[in-house]
Amino acid sequence: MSDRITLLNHLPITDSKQIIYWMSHDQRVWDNHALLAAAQLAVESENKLRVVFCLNEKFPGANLRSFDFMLRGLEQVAQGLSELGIRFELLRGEPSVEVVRYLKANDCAALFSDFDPLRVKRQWKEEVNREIRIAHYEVDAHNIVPCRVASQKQEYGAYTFRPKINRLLPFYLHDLPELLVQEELLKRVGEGGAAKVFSTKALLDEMQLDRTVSALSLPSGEAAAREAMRNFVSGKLTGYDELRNLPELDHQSDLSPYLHFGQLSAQRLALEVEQADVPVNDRAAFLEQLIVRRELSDNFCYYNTSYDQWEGAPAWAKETLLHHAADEREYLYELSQFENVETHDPLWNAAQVQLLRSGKIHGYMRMYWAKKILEWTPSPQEALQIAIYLNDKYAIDGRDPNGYVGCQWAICGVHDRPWTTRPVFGKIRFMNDKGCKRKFDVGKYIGMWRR
Ligand code: FO1
Repeated sequence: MSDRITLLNHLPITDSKQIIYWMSHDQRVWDNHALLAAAQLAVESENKLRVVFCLNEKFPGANLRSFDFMLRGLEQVAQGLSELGIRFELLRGEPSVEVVRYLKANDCAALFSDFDPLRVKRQWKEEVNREIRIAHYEVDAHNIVPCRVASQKQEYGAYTFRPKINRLLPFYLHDLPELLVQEELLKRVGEGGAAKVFSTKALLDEMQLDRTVSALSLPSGEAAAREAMRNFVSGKLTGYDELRNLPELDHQSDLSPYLHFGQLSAQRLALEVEQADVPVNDRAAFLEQLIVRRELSDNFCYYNTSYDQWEGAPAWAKETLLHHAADEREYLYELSQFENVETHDPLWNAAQVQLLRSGKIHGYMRMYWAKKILEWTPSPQEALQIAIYLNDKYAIDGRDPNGYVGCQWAICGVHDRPWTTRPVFGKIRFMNDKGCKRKFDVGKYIGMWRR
């Protein structure tokens, strides 16, 4: 067992019939180390493999927008697995009830799940582990260098994390089997039988959901993710280093929804980018985001259980922000005024419109957007809560370690350092519209995202 795999409970593999992969984070058939590890064990123990996904309509922060995108992708997972003869079952409700019931009803020999540092997933797994008596393996299929391997503690910042990742990358970046090898392995563990496909629309109609957040027309699923990857690598990857911070050009990968729902393997993407014929600075700039920054977010959420709370901020930041908590605010807004685009600042309002309408704020603008929430709320604790609430509710790549770290970086200095002191911000890095005007065409960006 490679060190991508962690045995969560110290229980044996029983000599029953099925190996089960409880899919959650990595919602794809190909390049999925959790699926491949489960299939490998099925072959070795002469078992069959089944895949389940537990749909929980109470998932924190989820709504019509995120469930619609996720389910449209899962439909394709069900289809893809059934073409390999592997059964996919969509369970409904709490994993502690539904996954446990499925494991008992199907005489399972061992359980596989995919690594996810978020609290909700760790709770689910703890609850399931209390009820089951079979081995439960967790596989890090999301990171190139497995989170627990990259570092055994919370890192201060990219500068302490980058050397550790770079030292380990050669051992992990290339351990992805050829697609033909994957297909050969997966075909051996299927049991055939009718595919239980489902309809996203029918499911959404019967779910208790917050429908105030509109679904996006964004194509979803593994095929769309690969298409978007190819388009980016042959297109906007060139010039990425220089143009990515110009919000009016939108020179971004737009791959974060596919990475968030695990429809695209970061490892496959990194391999494609490594082999692409593009300027070395563009490749380096993108891999820094994809590997160092993204894995640093998992590191923060895994080792800091208060990753989405004020308590999770570094001591220096809490100290300086509290010291300036009583400073005069030039403007003060409630959550509803931020949410309904009612601030005085046309630049901030444009970012909020982009979030509401497209489900994603441009990377550079997301920093400005969050920092202004700090400036225009009565306390830093409230600012962090509002930024995370809005990002989780409206961003298609929200509810993700990257999003929590993004808000914590902007408001509470996570992975950043102290800067010259200013009112309200204290030593937290400051941004304002004058700085934006020096960097990009603010007027054009505002024109792109009018109410
Ligand atoms: N994972 C599940 O196993 N079951 C769900 O019902 C579920 C809903 C969901 C809704 C929105 C969203 O952004 C994520 C959701 N996830 C769900 C988790 C998702 O697969 C990702 O693993 C995490 O959000 C990323 O850490």
